[in-house]
Amino acid sequence: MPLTTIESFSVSYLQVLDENGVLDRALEPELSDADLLRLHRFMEMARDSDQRMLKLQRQGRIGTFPLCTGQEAPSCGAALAMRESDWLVASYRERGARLMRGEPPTQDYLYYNGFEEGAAMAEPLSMRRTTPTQVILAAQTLHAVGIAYAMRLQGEKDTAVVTFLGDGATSQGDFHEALNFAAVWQVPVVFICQNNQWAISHPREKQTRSETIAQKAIAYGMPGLQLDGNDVLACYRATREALDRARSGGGPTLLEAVTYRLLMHTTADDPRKYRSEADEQAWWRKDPLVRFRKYLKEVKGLLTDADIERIQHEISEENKQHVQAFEARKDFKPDASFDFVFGTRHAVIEEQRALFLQDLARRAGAGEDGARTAAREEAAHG
Ligand SMILES: Cc1ncc(C[n+]2csc(CCOP(=O)(O)OP(=O)(O)O)c2C)c(N)n1
Ligand SMILES: [Mg+2]
Repeated sequence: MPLTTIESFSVSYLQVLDENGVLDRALEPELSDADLLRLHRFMEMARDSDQRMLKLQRQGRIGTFPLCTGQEAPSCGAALAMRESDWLVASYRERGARLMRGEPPTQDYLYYNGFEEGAAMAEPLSMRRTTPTQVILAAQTLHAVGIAYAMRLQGEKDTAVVTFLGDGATSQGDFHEALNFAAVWQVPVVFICQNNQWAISHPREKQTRSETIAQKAIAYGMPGLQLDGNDVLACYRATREALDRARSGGGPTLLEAVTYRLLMHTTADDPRKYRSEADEQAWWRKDPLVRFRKYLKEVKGLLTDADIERIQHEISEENKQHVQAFEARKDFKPDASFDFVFGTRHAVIEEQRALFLQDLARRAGAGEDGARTAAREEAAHG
């Protein structure tokens, strides 16, 4: 049956720096040396924090946590493109962006050890506008649209919102509702899907029949772009362009950053049960940090190997001190989460608090470090 084509669509792909560190000069973003060095420092910091937290977890000094090794580029690239007054409404794999926005590394130690204040927003403005770690998949995409809408109602014209989610989270209804209303209302939101190919042990192919996640944008009436999520220059460039468009009234954008989680989903996971070593090795060869270091050394002449080693050493020493400061604290309050259920105290919640404290006392009597164990269980991911 001969039909008339009324619309046809295409999906574009952006890569600036390929896996061998070869640069596409026509696409190279204009970044100052200071910005490039800042970007590098925070990517190294995110990597170091991950490694340090993994050791702490294996020694029983921190609870279960999700790892971000290999996924530093989308979050650091986006954070560099953002303004202090923009909102970051992230999930749980964006440590790099949080650090760049001014979050102290100890915030994650607090959060993943069950301290309620690990989820608190603090100073400066960029942190007050960084929502806490969010584990309920895709729920934050609705918060992002709501925040952007509220900012408009409050007359904040230049403020934009960047939200992150995973490939698995695109199966949640929340994601589709968020995309739909973001486009209908033309709010300034940049959705960044970190497609790391896996939702724990569930591969992307079993998550959606779409060839790309970027193309889902088309159905909702917004631009969608797929990009190399291990290429921090592409991540910066794509976010920057989407933010510029959002600020000038052009509405939302969906970016699909194709990347790979090089380590386990959380410390409770063993990826060898569901993916091959060969696959992992192939992705280690696309390591976003190796590629960016090469660019800074060989294309920009900004760093030498000795400089990089010095920076890594400085960061490692800094992180060591953060851990010491965190572990020296004695003011752990295991029932703090009960304080925040409602704005005022509530009899039912207080009854639950009493039961919780009784259980802790029982565990302590049985010789367990009950307070920490219970709080860590609470902080652990499903
Ligand atoms: C609504 C909801 N369902 C299930 C879970 C359990 N869960 C935690 S992480 C995860 C996988 C998420 O995969 P993806 O969205 O690809 O993000 P990634 O962990 O790969 O960054 C699941 C199923 C959850 N946290 N929230
Ligand atoms: Mg995933």
